Amino acid sequence: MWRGLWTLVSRAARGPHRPCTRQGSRYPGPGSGATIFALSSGQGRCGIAVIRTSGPASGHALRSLTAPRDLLPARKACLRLLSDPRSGEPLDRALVLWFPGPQSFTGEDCAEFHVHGGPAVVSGVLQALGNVPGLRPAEAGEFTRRAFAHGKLSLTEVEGLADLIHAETEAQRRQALRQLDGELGDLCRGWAETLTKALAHVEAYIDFSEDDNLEEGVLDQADSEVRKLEVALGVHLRDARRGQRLRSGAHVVVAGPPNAGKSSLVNLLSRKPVSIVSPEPGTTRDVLETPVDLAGFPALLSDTAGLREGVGPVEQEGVRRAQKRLEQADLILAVLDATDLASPASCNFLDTVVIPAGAGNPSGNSQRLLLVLNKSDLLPAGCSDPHPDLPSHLLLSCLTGEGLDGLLEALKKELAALCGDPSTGPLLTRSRHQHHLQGCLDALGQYKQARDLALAAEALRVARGHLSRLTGGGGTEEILDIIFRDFCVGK
Ligand SMILES: Nc1nc2c(ncn2[C@@H]2O[C@H](COP(=O)(O)OP(=O)(O)OP(=O)(O)O)[C@@H](O)[C@H]2O)c(=O)[nH]1
Ligand SMILES: [Mg+2]
Repeated sequence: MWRGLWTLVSRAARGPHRPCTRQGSRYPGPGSGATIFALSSGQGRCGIAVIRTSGPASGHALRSLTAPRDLLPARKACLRLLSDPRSGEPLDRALVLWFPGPQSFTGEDCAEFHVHGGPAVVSGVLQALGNVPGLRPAEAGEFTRRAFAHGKLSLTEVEGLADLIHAETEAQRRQALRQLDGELGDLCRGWAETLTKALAHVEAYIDFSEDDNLEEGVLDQADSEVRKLEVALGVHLRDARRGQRLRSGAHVVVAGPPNAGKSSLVNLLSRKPVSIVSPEPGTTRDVLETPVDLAGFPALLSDTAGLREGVGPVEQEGVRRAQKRLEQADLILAVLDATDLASPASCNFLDTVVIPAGAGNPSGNSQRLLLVLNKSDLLPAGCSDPHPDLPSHLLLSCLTGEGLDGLLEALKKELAALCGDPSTGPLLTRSRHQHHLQGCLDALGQYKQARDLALAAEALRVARGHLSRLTGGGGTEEILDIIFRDFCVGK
């Protein structure tokens, strides 16, 4: 009977859908037979620029440009004179590396030219490479696309690489590195294996339930595996919103009555003049957004119009936009003028925004909010906290910078709670991940409800298909195009 079961295990593993593997996509991308070249370091004058090639003519290109024209030892940096193969004109003395496939980034033969970073040297070497037969300039993301096509990176690792290139904060970098290391892919492959076993058990029951020699409890085992998987998927799905915030930035909305110093605070936190500051109440009308690094976490900071009633139509529209933005906030930075708390606009803001959001109770289900009393420099000297009866708050002076360290510390705590710990926390960073995990979970729900074993087996296959697509197995061209669009030429 075990021989029969193992046949089923392998049959289930093959299945109609490809299992999660590191074999990459069946879609190698446009023109994969050609040899491509590009400047892989940043544009502009710099000390060293890296130009690389990938494809079957890489070795030929290397020999054509270098003197002496022999092929270099693999993966060893060698100093060579580069010259134009047509005119023989020297271009640079450069470090050159040869990575024969499949032990290279793309899995193909690759060469790297570490040249001096002057624009004339870079364009001279690029032009010389363009003149080598069989070589053409690379398209954006084409090197990575080839790495994916040759099974060097799974789709989630490709996404991790894109995120690492775009990482602007410490938290983003840590999270991207974990994904590039394949943590999410490994997790999915483990889950897919569990599903393969469960599927094998169900199919064994379908094929051999009539026979006496089928081990008892085969279906119970499958049910128990599915239940455990549901719990694990649920945990990660609940964390998905935090992962997306970690990748794209938490929405922090600065709000308050007019003239409280909201724009001053936005400029202070972003260290640039994003918004106009003026003593005239009602200066800011539109929502002004700026990405900032807040204590190592990525955030999208929004400045908004001062909230008040009885104003003209343009400011009214600004107030409407501010209120809409407040609804979408992950964290509200509520700003009040510490010397103007009794004004109708301040009282109204406290009653309608601060109190309902549950200031001082950020662990509750309510929206997160930090209350800041600005203009503390205008308070009478020696007055430590003039408003102890207000919900938990921080004193700040945008003018002198006093209280800023305390505010940054509080922001760090809030953002850590909103985004999770980048070293150990959420792994789902894109809605694509969430979509497939939810699809997998839904299919497991159908498995549990299926009265017919054939339908139950099909539900398991659908569930496994979602995990497979998450890591790039059976990926469609459109998804690949969207992901590779994030890359620059040369990566
Ligand atoms: N003394 C003092 N003045 C401040 C402080 N912060 C802001 N101001 C001043 O307060 C006035 C209003 O500042 P803004 O930052 O434009 O206030 P706002 O809340 O964005 O105002 P609106 O956009 O009109 O709603 C300006 O004259 C600022 O220079 C502060 O900490 N201390
Ligand atoms: Mg303003």
